[in-house]
Amino acid sequence: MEPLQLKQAFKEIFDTEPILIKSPGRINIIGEHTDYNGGLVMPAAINKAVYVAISKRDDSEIHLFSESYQEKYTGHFSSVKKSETAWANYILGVVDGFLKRDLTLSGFNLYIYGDVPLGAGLSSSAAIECATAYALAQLNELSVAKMDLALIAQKAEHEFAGVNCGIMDQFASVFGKADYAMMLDCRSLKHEYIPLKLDGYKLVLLNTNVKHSLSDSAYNDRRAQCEQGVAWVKAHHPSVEFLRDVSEDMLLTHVQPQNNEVYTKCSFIVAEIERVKKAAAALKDGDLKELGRLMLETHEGLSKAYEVSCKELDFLVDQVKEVDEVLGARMMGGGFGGCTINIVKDEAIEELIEKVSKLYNEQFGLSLSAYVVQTGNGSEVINL
Ligand code: GAF
Repeated sequence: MEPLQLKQAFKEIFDTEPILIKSPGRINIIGEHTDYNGGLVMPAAINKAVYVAISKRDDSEIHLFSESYQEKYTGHFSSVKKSETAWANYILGVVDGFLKRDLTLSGFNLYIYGDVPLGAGLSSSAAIECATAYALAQLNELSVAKMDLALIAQKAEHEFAGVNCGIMDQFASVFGKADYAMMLDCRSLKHEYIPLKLDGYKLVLLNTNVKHSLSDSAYNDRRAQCEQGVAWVKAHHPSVEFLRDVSEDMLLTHVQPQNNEVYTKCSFIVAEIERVKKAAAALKDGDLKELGRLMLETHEGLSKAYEVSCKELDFLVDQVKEVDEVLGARMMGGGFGGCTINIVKDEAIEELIEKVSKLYNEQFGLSLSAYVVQTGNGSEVINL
């Protein structure tokens, strides 16, 4: 759906002129599960996004329409709470965040559409939250800092979707910049844009088209294990706040004797934060081979130590890791399904997709989707 069609569709339902906002999905080059550990991540916004058309109402009502679900939701500011309508919760969570910050909103009509594949690990939910936050700020002419919009969006995910996510996805959706990856320090929230120069290569996403049901609960469990590890270290080193502040030696001394599983999870995170630093240096030096090697290392850790991969993701990485034209491959995002991200030589892309799709289908009876990724800008108003 083009923005003009979105505007038309909005007018047919709500009979008034909207403003249009878009907020993108994201990829992550490296730095997985490090965000909620105060660590480093390296995401980039993509050219697949959530689009929102919005207008003011004269009352305090919330009227929503989802293009994907062809469904309406109606509510009122006096009773903003988690609803039975799952897709509406991402929007309601953001409304709740504005109200809790005493930011005055008018009632509104909102039509939502997106082309970020759902459940693919491309942060469609963060894109919905950020598009809504940006739209509400624009509609009500509120001068809320972009960082606060990302934080309101993250809180919506915690409280209305039940996932205790870090800040990476919302940050990337708001602050993305075409042709750049961002190295974000998730403690200070300072970031650096790094040109995504992949001369002769492209980033290719291979979507397993599965999302195993334990993903949300396992995500929260991992986060709890990391926090447990921090607590054990902190008892001896009071200044420690996050795994970011912890060394492998500290883990061996204070966590491993308590619980080996917690140690293994924490040890992966400590190593992954170091890998992001090395990956940033490699990208700046144009050393794509090293970047790819680090990505493969990340996958190994996510699969064997952190245990957030699945057989479909492992299969896809196994199929490409020995291929000369593929420099790096790994599962991306929270895990338990979704996409792998691969650095593939231009000329080899088509054949690789064809070959891996066939093998994937033979192995699992499932069809694979593939996207050659283009980066894009973060949240913005669309002027027609
Ligand atoms: C999900 C979360 F939403 C992010 O905050 C991040 O933790 C990611 O999984 C794993 O790196 O996308």
